Amino acid sequence: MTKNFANRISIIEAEALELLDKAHSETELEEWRIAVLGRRGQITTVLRGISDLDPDSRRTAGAAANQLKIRLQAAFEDSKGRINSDETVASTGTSDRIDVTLPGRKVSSGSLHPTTQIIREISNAFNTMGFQVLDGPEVELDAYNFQKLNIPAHHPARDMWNSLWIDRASESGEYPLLLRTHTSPMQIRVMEKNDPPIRVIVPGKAYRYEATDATHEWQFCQIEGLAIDRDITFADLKGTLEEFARIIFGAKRKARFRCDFFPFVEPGAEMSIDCFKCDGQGCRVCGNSGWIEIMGAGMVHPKVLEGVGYDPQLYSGFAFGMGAERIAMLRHGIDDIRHFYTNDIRFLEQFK
Ligand code: FA5
Repeated sequence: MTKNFANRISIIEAEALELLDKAHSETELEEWRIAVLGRRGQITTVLRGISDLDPDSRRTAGAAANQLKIRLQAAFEDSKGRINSDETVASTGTSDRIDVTLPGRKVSSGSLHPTTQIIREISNAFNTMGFQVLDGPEVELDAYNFQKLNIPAHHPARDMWNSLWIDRASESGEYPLLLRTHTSPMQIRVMEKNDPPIRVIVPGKAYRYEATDATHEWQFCQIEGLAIDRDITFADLKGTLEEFARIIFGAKRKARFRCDFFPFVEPGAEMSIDCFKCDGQGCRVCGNSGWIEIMGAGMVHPKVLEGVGYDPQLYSGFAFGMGAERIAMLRHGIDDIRHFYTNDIRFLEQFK
């Protein structure tokens, strides 16, 4: 390649790049492309001039001219990208760069499970009445789940709670273990460790070997309550639970107590509230009775008090146990308990 040709290439390149820098619109860029890379542009003129060179120089000159063409084409593409994005910014006000003045994207957050929410609400309601919140083991001994609650082995009342034993031998073994069928064993554990006065709430899981349907799950949450002191009467039980119902369901709801049987209380009762759906008129939700049962309750049985070393002549008390999901169902008008355990985000999002 001759020195002249090499100089020419350098000058063309420098001038072309300088001109390209000055192109600020698509039109100017197109004019540059035609003038430099077009069929009658500078590169074509240079390539044509190669045939005038002496045969020895032609090959290196051709290669140099082709390299120049490649470099200028690349510079052209770069400028095209720059101008396109500048024009987008101008017309839409957007670019790849971060616009710190834009409002942030909404962060989607999780929330507490409706069962946790209702447990906290109920615990707070009893807190205001002086009850302390505790928890206890879900794997329980037969002694606590049944025997110390006045339900000896082979007692027919065991049929009320279909148990999930930890292993096959455990039902008849020396230390029979089961998944607790209710939170009532915590009544015994609390009384064994503490002297009266006692006022506790124990929320937690319970398990039963039973088929699931709209109102029954094989695992669910219960909330146990226990109050022991001198001179506690059934009137205290009614007053406390009516206040709970007022806080959770509102002043409009009426409460009703009727006799029921649980071996660890005497007398035993079930508490119902008038149906939120029909205001006690009778409908499908309340089975046309106008009332919905919400918990079992009663005065702690003297045999249970004796079993933990309390003198039933000195101390008396009441206990109660309710299903947390059932209370949440009543509060929110949920028609199927199975929603609580299927982790359907559409269900859960309603309780944010
Ligand atoms: C008991 O479990 C007693 N331990 C309650 C008690 C405590 C009575 C203290 C007296 C003194 P019951 O089996 O009825 O009782 O259950 C209490 C509540 O748990 C029911 O009212 C219901 O709301 C809930 N429950 C019971 N079984 C299920 C189930 N399979 N699925 C969902 N909730 C249930």
